[in-house]
Amino acid sequence: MKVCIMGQGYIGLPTAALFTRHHCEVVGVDINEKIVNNLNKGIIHIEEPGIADIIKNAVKNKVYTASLTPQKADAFIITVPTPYITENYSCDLSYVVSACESIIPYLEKGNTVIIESTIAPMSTDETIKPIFEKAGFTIGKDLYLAHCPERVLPGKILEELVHNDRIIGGVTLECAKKAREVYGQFVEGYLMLTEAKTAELSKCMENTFRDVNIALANELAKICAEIGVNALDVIKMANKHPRVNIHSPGPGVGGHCLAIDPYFIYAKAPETAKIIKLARDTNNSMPEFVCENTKKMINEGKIAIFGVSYKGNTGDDRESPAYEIIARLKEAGFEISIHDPHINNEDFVSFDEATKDADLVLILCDHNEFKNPNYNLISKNMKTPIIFDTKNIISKVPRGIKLYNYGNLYELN
Ligand code: SAJ
Repeated sequence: MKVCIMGQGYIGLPTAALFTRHHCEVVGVDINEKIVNNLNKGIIHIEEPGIADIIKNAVKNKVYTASLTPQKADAFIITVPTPYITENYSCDLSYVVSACESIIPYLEKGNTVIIESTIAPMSTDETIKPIFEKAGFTIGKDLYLAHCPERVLPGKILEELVHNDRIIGGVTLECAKKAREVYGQFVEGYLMLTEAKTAELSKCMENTFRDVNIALANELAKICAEIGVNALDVIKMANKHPRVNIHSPGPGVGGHCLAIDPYFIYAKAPETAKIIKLARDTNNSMPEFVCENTKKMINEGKIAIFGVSYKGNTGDDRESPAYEIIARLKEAGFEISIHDPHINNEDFVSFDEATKDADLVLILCDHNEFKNPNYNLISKNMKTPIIFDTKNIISKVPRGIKLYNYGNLYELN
């Protein structure tokens, strides 16, 4: 089977890697020339365990090529971003639409087209299907169209792509069956067949479920800071109940999924999706909460930011709440130095340089490197050794260092 994958990002590239490992030929299409050139040399641009070696081998064995333009194939998979439109929170389908339009000259009867990008409910039927019908295809007869959302966790993508169950939402049942054949090449999880709109809403609800639960944990952290209770203890105790799983409070919710997908549902039913919108607002309010508490810890001086990735051990900083926190603290007059060992940015500095003469270390991301930092260096370098750990990754600090987390913010009142 030959597969053409549109978009070689966090999902498209690992998916391409897996197809090549299962005897399929893959052309990976991207609009970024530098990425395409590097991929053809076997050099990848994302931090994700296991992918680099597979792509290097696939390039060597000529089963993978990157390209700026699509090629004829048996199946076309669209894995391009779907941001939300800031004015009305609806799903911006422009990248998906242009990817679909760009494959039309290469489509042949009997091909399968799969949209993996997360899209708002009804997008496949109302927006994407007409693009191919206009080009002369009859969906379900000579072209098969399905929405099969990805559901993988960055850092574990290879494993989850193979083992997670998948939703296959066909425009017709025949479309779903054809898409199942494509994923059957490497997926070992169960492939559930359904309608496109059900697949679309299921995917959006998975991330909304998580966003709403995180909002509840963040609200609890705020309540505890106000009334004088240790939020982290409350979560630990409550979660001993067999049917309770309170999530972890943090500096806000980042990434390209949880911080966006709930809006796609909200935009479809704004009068009804009340909890969903409130959860978004609560999570969006966390950067301000972090900054207000930081200001209670120190009035002025230098803050060393530890971590701007949206989640631990990845180099992905899309929608990261860290950037709003940094902007707010700068605006409040603090000197900011940023340390993130997972992100290549010439403005970021080493642990040593970040902590030098700093008044506070602000942990915003749970990278492994931050879990047991060099406390000697912290004590030696910092003017006032205070750590504010918004991810609850440090449990104990040596004497002489003051640790704040969501367990003791009430001390600042
Ligand atoms: N976070 C918290 N508290 C928590 C858990 C997470 O504040 O208790 C924050 C993280 O720090 C991060 C954000 O939420 O900023 C999102 O992290 P995540 O690990 O929950 O999710 P993503 O965005 O990396 O991946 C999610 C996953 N969805 C679900 O778990 C329902 C993944 O399976 C999806 O494939 C992915 O979204 C996607 O592409 O939609």
